Amino acid sequence: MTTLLLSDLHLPNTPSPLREGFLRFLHGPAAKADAIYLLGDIFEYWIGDDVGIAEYAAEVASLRALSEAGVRLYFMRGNRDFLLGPGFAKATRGRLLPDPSVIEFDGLRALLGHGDLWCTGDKAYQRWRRFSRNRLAQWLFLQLPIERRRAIAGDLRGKSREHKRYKPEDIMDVDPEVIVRTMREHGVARLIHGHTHRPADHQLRVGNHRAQRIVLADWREDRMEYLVAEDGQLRRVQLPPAG
Ligand code: LP5
Ligand code: MN
Repeated sequence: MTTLLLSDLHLPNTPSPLREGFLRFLHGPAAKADAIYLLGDIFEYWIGDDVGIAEYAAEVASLRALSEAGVRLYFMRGNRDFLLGPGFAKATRGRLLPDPSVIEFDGLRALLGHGDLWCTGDKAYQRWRRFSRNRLAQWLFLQLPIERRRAIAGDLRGKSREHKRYKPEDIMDVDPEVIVRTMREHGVARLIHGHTHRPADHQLRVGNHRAQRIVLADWREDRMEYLVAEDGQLRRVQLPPAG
């Protein structure tokens, strides 16, 4: 059994080495795997399945080809692409998972999440998160003309960059107490998430037990990394450069 996990690719809707890298990933390592977990923020932003499926046609077609070849695909929504919907799941033949979800693969049991939910010190973000996950707010947004939606998304990305410049670093990370509580509630000794762009393997204690929090790497042109779960072991692998 080989399971691959990745997140935070932030693929733009214009041509880019990251998009080429993701396609190489899908046609290479992903095609030899049994299951792929994409833990959010695959896309720079997602303003509706009606727009995204067309804009990312090559990615969607490759994901679907993988599913049809028998690779199981699971998606979790991130804070950029939380509008991924049933149209996307249908087009890729993948499954959208609730955030968080407990998963068992090949003798490993882990709680998977995007990660933003646990950044509870970032009050402004959590307020925005609650608003933007509201079904009515999302429905209203999706009724807007495409260009209006695109303008709002661009504006929100600008605001986010601006806000992050002034936020203390520690509030943009997960809250350690929330992590321990969440792991205890779900009865897991392993948590895998992305979002914070601080890839690391943290050792911690949950009650009397040793536990592990694995933070996935965000993708950059010089670091397109994914996590491989195989034979009960986890390892980080870098996608080789093109050519
Ligand atoms: O994404 P990143 O890494 O820059 O920062 C995140 C948090 N920011 C976000 C915002 C996204 O980047 C923008 C997503 C666009 C999605 C498409 C549009 C869909 C709209 C649907 C509406 C129903 O997630 C950032 C965190 C950081 O991670 C670290 O955890 O700090 O949080 C913020 O920057 C949030 C600000 O602090 C508050 C923003 C308030 C904006 C309110 C404007 C209201 C306008 C409503 C328009 C619909
Ligand atoms: Mn994120």
